[in-house]
Amino acid sequence: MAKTTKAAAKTAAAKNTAAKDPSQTSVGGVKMPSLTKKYLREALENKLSRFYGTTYKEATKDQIYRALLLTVKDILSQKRTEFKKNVNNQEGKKIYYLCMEFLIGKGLRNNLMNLGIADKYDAILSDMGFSLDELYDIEQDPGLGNGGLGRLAACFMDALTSQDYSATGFSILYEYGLFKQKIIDGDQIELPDTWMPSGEPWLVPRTDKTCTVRFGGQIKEEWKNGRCEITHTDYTEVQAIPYDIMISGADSEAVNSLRLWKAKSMNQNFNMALFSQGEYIRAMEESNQAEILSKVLYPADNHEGGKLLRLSQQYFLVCASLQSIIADHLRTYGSLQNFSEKVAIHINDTHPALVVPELMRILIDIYSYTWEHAWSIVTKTVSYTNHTVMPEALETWDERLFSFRLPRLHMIISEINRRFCAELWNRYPGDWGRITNLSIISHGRVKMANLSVVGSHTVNGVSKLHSEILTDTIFSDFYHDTPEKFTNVTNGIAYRRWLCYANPALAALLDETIGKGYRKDAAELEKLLAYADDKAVLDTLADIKYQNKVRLSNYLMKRNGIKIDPDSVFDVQVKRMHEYKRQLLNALHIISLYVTLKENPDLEMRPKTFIFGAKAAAGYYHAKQIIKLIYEIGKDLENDPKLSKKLRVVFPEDYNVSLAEILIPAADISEQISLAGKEASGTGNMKFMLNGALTVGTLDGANVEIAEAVGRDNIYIFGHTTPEVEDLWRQGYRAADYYSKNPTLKKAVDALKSGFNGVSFEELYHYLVFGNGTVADPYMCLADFDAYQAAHRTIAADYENRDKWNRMSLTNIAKSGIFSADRSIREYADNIWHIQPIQKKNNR
Ligand code: 26W
Repeated sequence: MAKTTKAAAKTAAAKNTAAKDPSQTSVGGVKMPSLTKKYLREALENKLSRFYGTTYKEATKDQIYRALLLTVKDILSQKRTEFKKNVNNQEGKKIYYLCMEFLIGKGLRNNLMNLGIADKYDAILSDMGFSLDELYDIEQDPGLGNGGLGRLAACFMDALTSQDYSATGFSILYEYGLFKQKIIDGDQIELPDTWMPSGEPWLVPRTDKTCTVRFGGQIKEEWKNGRCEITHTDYTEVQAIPYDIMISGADSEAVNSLRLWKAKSMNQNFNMALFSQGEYIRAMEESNQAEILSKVLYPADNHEGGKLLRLSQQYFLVCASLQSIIADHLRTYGSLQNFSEKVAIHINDTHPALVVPELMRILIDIYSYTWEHAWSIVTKTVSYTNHTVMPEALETWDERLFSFRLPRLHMIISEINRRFCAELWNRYPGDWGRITNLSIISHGRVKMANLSVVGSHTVNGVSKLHSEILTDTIFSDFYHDTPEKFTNVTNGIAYRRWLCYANPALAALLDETIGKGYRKDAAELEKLLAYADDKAVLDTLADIKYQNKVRLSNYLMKRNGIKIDPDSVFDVQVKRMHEYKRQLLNALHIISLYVTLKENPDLEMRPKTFIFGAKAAAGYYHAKQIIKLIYEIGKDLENDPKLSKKLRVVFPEDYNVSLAEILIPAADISEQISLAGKEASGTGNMKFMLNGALTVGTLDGANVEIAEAVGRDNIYIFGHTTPEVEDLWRQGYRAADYYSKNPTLKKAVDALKSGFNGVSFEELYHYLVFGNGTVADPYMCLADFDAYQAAHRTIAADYENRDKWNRMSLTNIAKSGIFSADRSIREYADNIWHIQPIQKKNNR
């Protein structure tokens, strides 16, 4: 069996084989032209002729790419039309998912695979003298998100669609996504991300659904016929133009859409009145001010900057999306009476929390609902997920700034707050501390997390531990009053993208061993456990990992000019650069290996390559210092030919979804080493596990559940637990004690002072041991160093026992099924949104 398995794995690796070809079954029963090779080829040739006036013989690669995108878009749009008919007929409840970020990654391969036509186009293109792989390379990675939050939203759209739910995602069409990162001499340079030219073909402009959003101005309240009428004057109006991206599902009838709003000045580029007065520049400025709303994604996560533009972006998203949701509802039902029965609105983190007051405004000011009735609709419709407990990430707005920009919403939030505080006062007379903590506005600030909790029927965290921390700490007073509001939904990932598409060789092995059922039901991955002692399967698994390491090495050479050795152990930490994620702890461990090798250059050691990928928020000085440190350690090692045979550190710049898709399948070791209690969940940890990497991690976020799933024998858990961290903090964290008592640690930390590649990191040394003016490193790298180093010693020893290692790897793959986003979405659907999948046509 080994031979056939290996052969299958390799062919699949080379060809990106799709498992199933739903086109054979007329794409899930939908009335579609049969997607035969002949049809697909003609469709492509038609696009070439119609849009580029050319044939495949003369066409450029770029023209072929664009023609192919247009063809796929046509297929999706036909499917979508059929799906929408089905949705309308069934009149089920719909979910609308609002998020400031959607990190969708490239679309072409995902769509071709989901539609089951990748193989056919592979063949068609090679007949034409092109290859699908080279077309995949043309597409830019749309960076419409910072990290975990945005990638989760994208995975959720995939899972919703693959399971036939009717769902719409809403976000902003940022002209510039997350910055492109250059690293020059260790310094991160941010460059604008112009993703549009190659991504634009996916967008379907819906100018017919353009709406307007108002900012600023004055509000007048007048009592007329027993009701209060609101007049809004002197406002600035901005157009919101929707652009839809169609979201395909794997082997499903559904095609959903992600609606992205683009801001446009009302005055067709400039204010004609000003222009005709000769005020050309001012006219232009005015239009720029409007359009700046969708210009750029804020490049920070976990740090709230309190910027007026960000608040405006949030309102822009919320106001336009609600208009779209309400129009959709009215088209079907003609009234808002059954709104909360048919509509679920989810706010992904607090960023779209203005949904709460904006929906109140619409219901009261436009549709004349009473306050009580409107409030009952809102709180039956809205739910909220929290993604972070880091205090600096919890958004609050200066109240004056808020009321200046959004005067009517300020009035409404004040009234929500007044009523809420009155209730609290009845329940807790005189308990000002509690009331202040729970209130939505206090000390001149509007607290978005409190607004989200008060306005939602359900609030969830993103891993068991995180949900517990939420109810124990930041939301404990809310939990005390309304415990039934709080729940947990552990995150999940679009495992087909991260396994079947990103690691075709592993998928081929799975197809051959456990059958293809896992492609629709991730729980079936567990069947792989039956092969835990099958030497042939274990060896094939190791061989696949090796092939993926070769693939990564070639890719990094081409992409970044970095040469790495696939025969070394690949130890990977890729995620946003943050102090709490502790890339610095990883660096300290590397430094201690470095020091050991310097002292004993002939030490026998299996070569290791430490791979980092991370962007730091532009203004985050400390994070940038850590990037520089890692970079300079890497350079220092490169300068020493003997050392670099055993130890390498590389930092490929501009980590993004596409790099992750090649990097993760190639990893031997997955670093998930945040300080316990800080990482809400993590989703990278799930992707690595699914691809057979072994985790070295703290008991933080979803690592806890990964450890539960695989058992402690199949993961390297180390370090202080959340309660231990709290104790340590209470006692007063004394970094200098760890430093002076552990000679290995001391040497590693001291090495920061002498520096690497001629650059000293004295500041980081002070930060770790003494604190730069404040308490030393609040993320306690030194407290976990010893245990971390010990974990790495065990890893190194285990790696030498190849069968054991491969068995552990197999167990991780087999147990990763619960981390499928399909499971997360079913939990949201059943317990929070109360929505049902759309029944397939052929099932009714
Ligand atoms: C105010 C700016 C800002 C922007 C983004 C603050 C906070 C955010 C995000 C909520 C940060 C984020 O991406 N959090 C990550 O969410 C993932 C998905 O749930 C989790 O897996 C990560 O643990 C969490 O850090």
